[in-house]
Amino acid sequence: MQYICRMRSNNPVLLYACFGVPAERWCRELRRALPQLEIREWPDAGDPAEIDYVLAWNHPHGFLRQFPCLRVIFSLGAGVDRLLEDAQLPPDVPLVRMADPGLAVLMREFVIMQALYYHRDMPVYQAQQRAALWRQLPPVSASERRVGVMGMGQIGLHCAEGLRELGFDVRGWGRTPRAGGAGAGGAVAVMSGREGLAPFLRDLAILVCLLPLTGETRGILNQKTFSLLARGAYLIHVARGPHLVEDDLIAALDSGQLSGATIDVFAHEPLPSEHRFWRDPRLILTPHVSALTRPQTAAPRLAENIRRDLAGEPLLDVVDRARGY
Ligand code: NDP
Ligand code: OXD
Repeated sequence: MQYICRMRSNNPVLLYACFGVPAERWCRELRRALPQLEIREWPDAGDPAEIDYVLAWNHPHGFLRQFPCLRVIFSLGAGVDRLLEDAQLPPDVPLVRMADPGLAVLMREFVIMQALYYHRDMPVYQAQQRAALWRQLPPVSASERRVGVMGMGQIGLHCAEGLRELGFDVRGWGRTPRAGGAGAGGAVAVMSGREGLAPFLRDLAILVCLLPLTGETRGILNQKTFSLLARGAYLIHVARGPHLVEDDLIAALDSGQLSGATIDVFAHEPLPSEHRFWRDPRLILTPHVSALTRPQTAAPRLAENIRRDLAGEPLLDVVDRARGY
């Protein structure tokens, strides 16, 4: 069928299509940020040709094909792997990821919380408590703990800076080379690419994963990666489930190469109740909550992009589909 799309108008229409995420607060904050925006909530989309923008999350594959005049697809999340897995994603419509500054703040809190938990030997003290055992371990200063952040993007960099401020010996890993380090005054050394991976991992006491899920990063938390860390290291995995090879994690824990792991993201979410991870005392599990997008902090960024689109200005945070993030 042929559609005639409207000229860019002052009354743009956004369809809220975030499956499993209640719409009410999002719609309220978006209206507040951009009063002229008309918001429709799936399934009440009205005429599909009137939809200019979709805010999407957990959409069924092929869903976005039905809107012939779509101008921008907005992802509710920072990670766009699920959107990019959709072979029917309209190829010529810009895809914008969520660069909500609030996400980085929440993630920094979570990563610091878990890093301090491991740094201060809390897994050992928790086990001692269960055995009514009074035994003090010698304290180690943060500067003696090497912490590595995989993925030095908007969120990873913020976490690395927070860890550095606490005195940890922090290093980062990214895809493209960065001269002069990152963070305040280049305080965080950044290694890059496949050749930089082994030097980055070597002797880390805590490894934090904050990578996007792409063809290059799927399965990157594997036996080889774990083998390069300091013996007895900890993993904080807050990126995407398929980064992790689950059997390799269990083998590394069994051998003592890893002492424990915090896992917030899983290959299948919700994590099935019969999954072995639930009952493993070496693991701390959270239900994909290390950093949830909050409408209060995210709506202004989204509204700014719609304003830019209406004004014919370049969009922010556009995903490079070939790169995968
Ligand atoms: P960004 O796109 O800002 O940063 C991605 C970083 O990963 C960049 O530093 C990039 O390198 C690096 N990277 C990408 N591919 C590779 C590779 N092949 N090798 C090495 N480094 C690579 O993403 P964000 O910081 O906003 O988010 C990161 C991820 O965090 C999301 O994709 C998502 O998976 C996860 N996330 C999880 C949440 C949760 O609740 N659990 C919440 C929010 C995000 P370069 O700098 O060279 O481009
Ligand atoms: C995200 C997430 O990518 O919540 O933003 O996982």
